Amino acid sequence: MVGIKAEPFAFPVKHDELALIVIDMQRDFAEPGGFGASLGNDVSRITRIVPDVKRLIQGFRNAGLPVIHTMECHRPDLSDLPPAKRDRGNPSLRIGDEGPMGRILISGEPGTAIIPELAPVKGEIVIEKPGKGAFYATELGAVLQQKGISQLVFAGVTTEVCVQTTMREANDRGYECLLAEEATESYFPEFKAAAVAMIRAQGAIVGWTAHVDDILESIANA
Ligand code: C5J
Repeated sequence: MVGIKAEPFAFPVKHDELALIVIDMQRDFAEPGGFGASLGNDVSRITRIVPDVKRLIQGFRNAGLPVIHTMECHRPDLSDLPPAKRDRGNPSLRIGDEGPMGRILISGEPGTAIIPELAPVKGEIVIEKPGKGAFYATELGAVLQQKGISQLVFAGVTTEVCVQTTMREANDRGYECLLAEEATESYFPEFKAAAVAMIRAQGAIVGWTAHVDDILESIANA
């Protein structure tokens, strides 16, 4: 077995137990008028990674490996939205409010959807998650177990919030985690850099990091 070139050392890939998990590549985080923009963020940072996320997804599809998408969103009646989340910060639009792309981060609304270039295809699993971590209050753990997955490649946004939280949840549950560096982004470049560094520090304490090209080369030869 040849590992994927990664930091801090080669990722010991098992192609038959590997899945890609694409975190929250939603219009609400990537387009003007969405939740990310309502918090005052420069959303163009997020759209810039779309080509790299797309070729990573395509590589997994071509190799016949599972692609799982997540969406941060809430029920229309907000019963899964604690006040501690809704009332945080000072956004121009809060979760559940009516915005230019429908109600902010509400299941089924146009702005909550995954951006069209990265839309799931038939048969791909989409996990709707009310929290930062994709394991909290979702079926993700059961889905991975049913598919026999033990290793996860991570892409998506934002690196230091939902991506890192999910990687930590996965690590605690025994999954080996690899972050695709060009396929993740933050509204704050310094936060992405810090998250990448802390994930792979101390001998991959949370997981590994690798370049998209190296991941694609490995799965193409699987
Ligand atoms: C945030 C996310 N940043 N998907 N969500 O609120 O990282």
